[in-house]
Amino acid sequence: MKIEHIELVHIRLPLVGAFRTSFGTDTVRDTFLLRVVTDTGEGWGEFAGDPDPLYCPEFAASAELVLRDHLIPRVTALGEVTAARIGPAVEAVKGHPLAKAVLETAVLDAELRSYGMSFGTHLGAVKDRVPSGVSVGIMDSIGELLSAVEGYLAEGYLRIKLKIEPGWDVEPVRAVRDAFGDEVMLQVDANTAYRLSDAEHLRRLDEFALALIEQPLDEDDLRGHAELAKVVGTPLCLDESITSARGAAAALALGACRIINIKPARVGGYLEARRIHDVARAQGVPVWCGGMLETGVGRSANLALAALPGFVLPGDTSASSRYYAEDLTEPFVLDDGHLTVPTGPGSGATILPDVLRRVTVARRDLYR
Ligand code: OSB
Ligand code: MG
Repeated sequence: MKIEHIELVHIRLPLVGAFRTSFGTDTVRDTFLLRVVTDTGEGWGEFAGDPDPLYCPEFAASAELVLRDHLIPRVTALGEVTAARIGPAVEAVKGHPLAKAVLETAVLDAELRSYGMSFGTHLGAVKDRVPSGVSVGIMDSIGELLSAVEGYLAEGYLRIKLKIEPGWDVEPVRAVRDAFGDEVMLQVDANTAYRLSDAEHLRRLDEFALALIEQPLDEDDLRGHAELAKVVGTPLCLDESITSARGAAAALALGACRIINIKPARVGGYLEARRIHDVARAQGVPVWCGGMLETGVGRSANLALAALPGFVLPGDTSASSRYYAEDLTEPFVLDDGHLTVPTGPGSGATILPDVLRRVTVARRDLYR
């Protein structure tokens, strides 16, 4: 496969409501799609980051520069390109996993479409549908939170994840447990908002039988998570800290987590994401598929990953309507708490041209 053209499509989609985490508030998804045109057809990827480096060090403008000046030249220099060859070709460039992931994903999409093969078949999916969880942002009041959770449960979501931060943790969790009972699968995500000195405070969450506490401490603090795990009974899950299969193996060996949130973008793409799945599965460690407010373009590929056998917990693989009144693709709809794994070629996503035109802010050639 030869790459002929790579185009960045800057998009802005309004969110159905503000989404607040310990690191910031989003009201719009402002990102870009990467369109890779090859001699066999085209493929698409979605940049998972934001315009600001708050969840991770990368942001949309940094990724554009890194793609244009450092990643794409190395990949096009290969001549004959496959998705598997991208990782080794860009290894010399330090970091920038989100930028690497969007390029690898667009190439993988083009490659699989040329064979008529789906992401699920390629990655090793064993399920036709995957259970859906939902990530619920920090709210201004407990009342507001309870009505949001009530709505999601009524829609059929099988797991609720509450975003937490100091000052919004024990009380909202208690309120949700009191209102909806012990049967609801409930977990929390701190996005690095705590210190190891908060261990006794976090231990107060143990009484609520949470499935897990996600990323309480800094991303580089594996030792701190291992220490915290000795104090807190609830299983710790890592998100930001896990950036590679080797790092996942190290975190597990250190006792820093018992569960892993796998986000393909955070680890440089679907191929490394599958390797993390394999490391975890070899040790009987549960994994689940995280999200980054993806449009249908990114969501469809995530669903394929979430259908691998080691993904034994519901992911943040919500329906399109969780974030978008109008998605870029046919919407993903909840059916009995599940989403269907796409089976069409590549990611299976078909971009709706009218919607894309309406949400496009700019288009720039990164390679021609
Ligand atoms: O920490 O999992 C996270 C969204 C953006 C950045 C980081 C995170 C999240 C979410 C929402 O929790 C996941 C989703 O529904 O896509
Ligand atoms: Mg998280």
